[in-house]
Amino acid sequence: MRYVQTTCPYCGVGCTLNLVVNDGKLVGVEPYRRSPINEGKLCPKGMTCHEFVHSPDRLTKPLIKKDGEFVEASWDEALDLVAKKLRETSDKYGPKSLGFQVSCRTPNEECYIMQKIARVGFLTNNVDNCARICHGPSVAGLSLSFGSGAATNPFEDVLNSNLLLVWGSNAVEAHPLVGRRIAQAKLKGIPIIVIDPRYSPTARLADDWVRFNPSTHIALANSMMYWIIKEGKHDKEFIEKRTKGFDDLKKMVEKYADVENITGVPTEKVREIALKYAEAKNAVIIYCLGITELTTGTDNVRSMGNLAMLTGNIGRPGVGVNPLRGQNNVQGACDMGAYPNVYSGYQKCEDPAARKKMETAWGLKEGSLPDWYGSTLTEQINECGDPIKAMYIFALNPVVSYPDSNHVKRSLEKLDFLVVQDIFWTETCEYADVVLPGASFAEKDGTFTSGERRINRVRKAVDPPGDAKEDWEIFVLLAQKLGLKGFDFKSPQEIWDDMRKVTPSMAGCSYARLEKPESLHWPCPTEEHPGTPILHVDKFSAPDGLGTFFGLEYRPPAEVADAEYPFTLMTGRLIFHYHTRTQTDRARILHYEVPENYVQINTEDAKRLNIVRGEKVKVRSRRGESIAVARVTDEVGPGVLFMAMHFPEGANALTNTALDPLSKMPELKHCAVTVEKIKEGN
Ligand SMILES: Nc1nc2c(c(=O)[nH]1)N[C@H]1C(S)=C(S)[C@@H](COP(=O)(O)OP(=O)(O)OC[C@H]3O[C@@H](n4cnc5c(=O)[nH]c(N)nc54)[C@H](O)[C@@H]3O)O[C@H]1N2
Ligand SMILES: Nc1nc2c(c(=O)[nH]1)N[C@H]1C(S)=C(S)[C@@H](COP(=O)(O)OP(=O)(O)OC[C@H]3O[C@@H](n4cnc5c(=O)[nH]c(N)nc54)[C@H](O)[C@@H]3O)O[C@H]1N2
Ligand code: SF4
Ligand SMILES: [Mo]
Repeated sequence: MRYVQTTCPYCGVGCTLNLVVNDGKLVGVEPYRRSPINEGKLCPKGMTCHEFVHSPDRLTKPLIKKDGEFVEASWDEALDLVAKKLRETSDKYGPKSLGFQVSCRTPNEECYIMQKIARVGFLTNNVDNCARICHGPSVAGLSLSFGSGAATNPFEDVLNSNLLLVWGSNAVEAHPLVGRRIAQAKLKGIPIIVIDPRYSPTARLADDWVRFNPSTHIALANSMMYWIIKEGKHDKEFIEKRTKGFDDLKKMVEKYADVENITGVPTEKVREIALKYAEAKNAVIIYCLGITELTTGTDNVRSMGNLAMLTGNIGRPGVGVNPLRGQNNVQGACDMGAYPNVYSGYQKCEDPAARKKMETAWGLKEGSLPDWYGSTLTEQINECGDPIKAMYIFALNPVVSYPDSNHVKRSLEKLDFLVVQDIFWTETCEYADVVLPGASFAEKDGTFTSGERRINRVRKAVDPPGDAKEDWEIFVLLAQKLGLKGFDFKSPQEIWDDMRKVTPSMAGCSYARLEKPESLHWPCPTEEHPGTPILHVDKFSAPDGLGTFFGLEYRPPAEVADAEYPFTLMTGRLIFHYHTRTQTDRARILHYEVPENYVQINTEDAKRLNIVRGEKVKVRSRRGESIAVARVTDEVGPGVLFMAMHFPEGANALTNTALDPLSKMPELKHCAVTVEKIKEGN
């Protein structure tokens, strides 16, 4: 028996755990008690994260589609074909004809090497990761407000706070070990306000749960700020010394004294929670997808920034604005430059000095790297066929996870060539020309960067099955086939060091230093630097050192309920499943907990439509339909439905592709639907 200390492959909390290995196989998961993140505790997904690894369903051989059938191939044959097709496409149609979709599930080293292939091999910025449909608005919004798009404070810091404002986050189910911190805060008597249209398991922890109409965040936040300013509870000194744009904000919020007709929240309640937040000595905002996955996502995030700066809640323990980053490595995929406008460490592609630096480091001709903003994840889907002819999807399952599945399927069909690199056969593989079998988190080394900017080590415990290869190695082999220089890596550590050389904010994070249980939070520019758990202490990260207020107008979502589609559909997660279930559905307990798609409907609505608990109903939108088991409950209000996003032909058969103009986030959390009984015999 061997214990291999590693990092959980699911959510952005980044819990440390021990994989138990016997005879070259994983046989269990044991706690790692010295971890300051989770102190030996794990949620049901972490506890069972070894189960999918040896599933008989794992991909074990490269597959090539020949005459409509997938046939097994050698690595040489498969990678020759991939290299040839990508090169031919780029030679014929130019750098905008390729799309690279990078995972947030895989280690930093693999994200870095994939974007390096796109940039060095094909001089394209059409490279993006699934933060785009997750916390893209956090990156965009917090960069505008604070100069850096990352969470400001560590998770455990909530215990130093005097008030928790949890907004659009169901941490108890989606980030259970942060949920634990919130529960600990409650036990310490720290007041908790949860703002959510749904009475979620997290809302149950609240002293104040505020139900509001979905997607009316800006109206609510503006109104809170109106009352804070009106009552003189804003932090005048902080505003004066550390920020700009206050007058814009003040003028804007004057219109928002009473927003009950928009938000459904009585003015007195808005005033009450606003003053509680403003009067707390140290108050922290924790938010998640309820804020970001809307066409107003970036403005919603900037509203969180506005609130924190207005009350001086930035730059010390117990305060801050903390987006709970979703995937195990979504922070890292962004940090590594798997983004259409930045290199690693957020060095901007439009900046000639940054391009020149990368060209020198990567051995490219001066002036060769593109300055244009590449296509984002879902824009690439819209561009399938024209101008995008070939796409490389690495560890993502767009047919289930992107908005409007029918649109995704139609788009992928328009490609001349599609590569999918996964560990399981997914709904997306059906549309591929080549499927490459990668290795799971337990089968390779590397690092994941958690939602608190902490860089955690991932360690190899067992070998990948059959001919499957570690993903970084697949990219090294592909780079060789493409004849690229600068990809002669023999280990993930060598890739990490290559990244560190060009990335000032992470230059000090050597593998040796990451060995310690407490690891390191970037920015960490030198080997001597202790890392930076709390951002914006003396000044903001913007070039002028100031935070920026934005006066933001409330805008309704792109599609609102009407006579034809009278319900608002909200989508989200439950504790037992992770996204498109390729992994969690192969853990026995998790599968049995929730084996099929369901929809929550309010008791009154169900009565009116004669829908009873447990019956199958049909939910329809302008884009598609989904069959789901009805859960009749008062957790959702009248006129609102909630569906988990985990099932094929589920929520994303219905969702809307409309985008937030600033971050290009699709409106995954709001669309108009109708729900009906399935008639006998249908
Ligand atoms: N078990 C599990 N954990 C996960 C994941 C998983 O798949 N499964 N995924 C991980 C990832 S990648 C992410 S990004 C995080 C996400 O973590 P969360 O964002 O916390 O999870 P969600 O359930 O998507 O949405 C959170 C809440 O937003 C609320 N909400 C608030 N305001 C609004 C609104 O105006 N409109 C709508 N429609 N909803 C609103 C919903 O009611 C819901 O309770 O979870 C991570 N953790
Ligand atoms: N309606 C609606 N839609 C949503 C959301 C929502 O709240 N509502 N949330 C959105 C969010 S926040 C996110 S993050 C996305 C997630 O969307 P996806 O990232 O597409 O979902 P996953 O199921 O996590 O897909 C990851 C794939 O990677 C594979 N994989 C895992 N580890 C490895 C590895 O190490 N190597 C290789 N090669 N493959 C691996 C898995 O088998 C799986 O097929 O979904 C988004 N979609
Ligand atoms: S809270 Fe997140 S990181 Fe921790 S065990 Fe659960 S899924 Fe894994
Ligand atoms: Mo996410």
